[in-house]
Amino acid sequence: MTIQETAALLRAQNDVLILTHRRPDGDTVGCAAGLCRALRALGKRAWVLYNPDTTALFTPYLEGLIAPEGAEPAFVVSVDIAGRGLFPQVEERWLARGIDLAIDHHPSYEGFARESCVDAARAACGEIVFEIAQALGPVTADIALPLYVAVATDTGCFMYGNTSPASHRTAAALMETGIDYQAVNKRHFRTKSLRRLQLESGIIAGMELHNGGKLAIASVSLARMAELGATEEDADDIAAFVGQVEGVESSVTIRELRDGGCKLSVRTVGGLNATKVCACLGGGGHAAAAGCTVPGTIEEAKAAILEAIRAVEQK
Ligand SMILES: [Mn+2]
Repeated sequence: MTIQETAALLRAQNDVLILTHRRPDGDTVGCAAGLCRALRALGKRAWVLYNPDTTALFTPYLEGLIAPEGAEPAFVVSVDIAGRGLFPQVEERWLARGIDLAIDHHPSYEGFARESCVDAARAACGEIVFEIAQALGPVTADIALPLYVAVATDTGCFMYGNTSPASHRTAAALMETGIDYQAVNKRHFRTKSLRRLQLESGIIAGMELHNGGKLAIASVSLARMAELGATEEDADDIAAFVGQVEGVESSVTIRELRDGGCKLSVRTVGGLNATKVCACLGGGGHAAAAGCTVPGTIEEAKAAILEAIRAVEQK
């Protein structure tokens, strides 16, 4: 459906529930909050379904918007959810009931909803929800703020490769509503927990450089996590960290797993294909970012991935 058709469908509803995806990020949370507020501005009853995975970083945006238990909405909307496998467990009964409308930007969107408004050319689902909100009525600052969070976080503060002129145009329009975007940028891009910085410090201290400094291998042990009292939130996207070292083209981050074995994340900017490397060890992903899980200790994982990289380089 087009933006206008989607807005018309939403305008015809009075009782809407909005679903976010498993391990919610700024895009899904920002879209849910922005859409919920836009619908409420029209006098409609709208809620966001409670998602137990939501971290403290994002819960403030949902204040006053979480559906009371037992709410029975007439119309269910999913935002930024590409497939059924990404619905949090709590939402299974909504899956059984069926999703009325999906708003998404993933190329892999599975088409699970009765109606869909999907544009895979968009960097963030927030760009699509912004246009829908505009079609519904005036976009005020309380609607604009979570949508800015959505676009800013999915584009890595307008630095990832997915960032487009449209992302900047959306951000500009949202900024013009008078939101405190500097506070959002500080919160999401210029702030790290002390434990996160200590984690990064330990990673750099133990990092190994190979191939004349083009390949970096780093690890995070369970013991180190426990010593710092670090949570998964502190370790979020840690695989992107070592790749920031100047001259490094490929990086491997090894995380020791609670149930034994190690999870390896490979990131590349040079010629090495991360998927081919990880495929040697039973994993997969994209050419620039891939992962795999191997049995054994960190040292054994390190030896295995070095072997896999050598094998792929020799081909
Ligand atoms: Mn997204």
